[in-house]
Amino acid sequence: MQNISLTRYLIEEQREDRIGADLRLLIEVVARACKTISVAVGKGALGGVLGEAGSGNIQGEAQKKLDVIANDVLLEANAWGGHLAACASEEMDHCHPIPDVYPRGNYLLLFDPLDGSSNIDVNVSVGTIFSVLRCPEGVTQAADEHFLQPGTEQVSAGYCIYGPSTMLVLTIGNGTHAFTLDREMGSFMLTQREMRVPAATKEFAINMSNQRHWEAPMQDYVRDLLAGETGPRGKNFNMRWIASMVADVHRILTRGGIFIYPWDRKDPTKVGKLRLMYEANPMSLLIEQAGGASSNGRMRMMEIVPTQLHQRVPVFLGSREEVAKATEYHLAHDAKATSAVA
Ligand code: P6P
Repeated sequence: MQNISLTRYLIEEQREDRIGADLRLLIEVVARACKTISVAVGKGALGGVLGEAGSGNIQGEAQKKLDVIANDVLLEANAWGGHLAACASEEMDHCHPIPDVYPRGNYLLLFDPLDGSSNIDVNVSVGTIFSVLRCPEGVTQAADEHFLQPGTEQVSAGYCIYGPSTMLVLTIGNGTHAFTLDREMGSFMLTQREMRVPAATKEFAINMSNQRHWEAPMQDYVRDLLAGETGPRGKNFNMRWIASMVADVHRILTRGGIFIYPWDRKDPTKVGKLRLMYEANPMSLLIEQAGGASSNGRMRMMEIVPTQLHQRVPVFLGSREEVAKATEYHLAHDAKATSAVA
């Protein structure tokens, strides 16, 4: 593969009129911020950045020092460029309009600055997830409600995984592509064009410790996976669970699989653990652009109309035939329940 940097890839996409200068700048700025985060994460204990920050976020989660650092890096990097109207983050209660001292642009940026941060202290891969929406016409002071757009409205999405290598996986709506950070040059280099998720899989990713809390169709679906080749599915399945969404999704983009975080009864008030706007939707766009599928167990993820900035959602994403199968179990269960009532 030719030595194509992220900058060259974006310039070539702009030359083909697939993105404008502002979106190109936005992506370059986010990528540069991810390089800064990669350096901080890579220092580990030597950087004095491990452990708790001593604060909590709107999710009710204790923040890690690196959660706060990553959030601040992304806010600072995106403040002055003139390409954004506002940012929203897992780590902030409400959206953060670009300060009045800077020009504002037409995009809204959402991010989970450091997803999987519970893994940092045990040196497991973590990542930054981001999603880009257009700011609605005529809005000069963006507020939370302006972010409440379905995933189909995303103009770009991506993640940066801080693993053995640091990789940026990106879509601007023209396929999903992977860039590996050349640390000597400080550039993201295109290392995989057009990632493709195999349609079928024999590998599922789920936290099995929650099994007793799942609803019936989820119990039935996983029971049949575990029954293997002598069961209804007629094949044996393998399981992986890294408990870092970016790492699990990266594996699925690379070799297929299905990632599931279903609704469970542990906290019936929560419809899921993962957040729609800056986890499920960006990952769904990346997966769909790579030929995969993503649902909440009953409908296409990216068609969900959001009602809250931090709303949670059940997630089924990956190999499209497996996502369809899991969704089928849920819809069949609902149809039976409906006919029983009728
Ligand atoms: P559990 C990390 O905290 C995260 O938000 C995702 O990255 C990950 O897939 C999930 O939660 C892990 O959840 O309940 O298995 O720890």
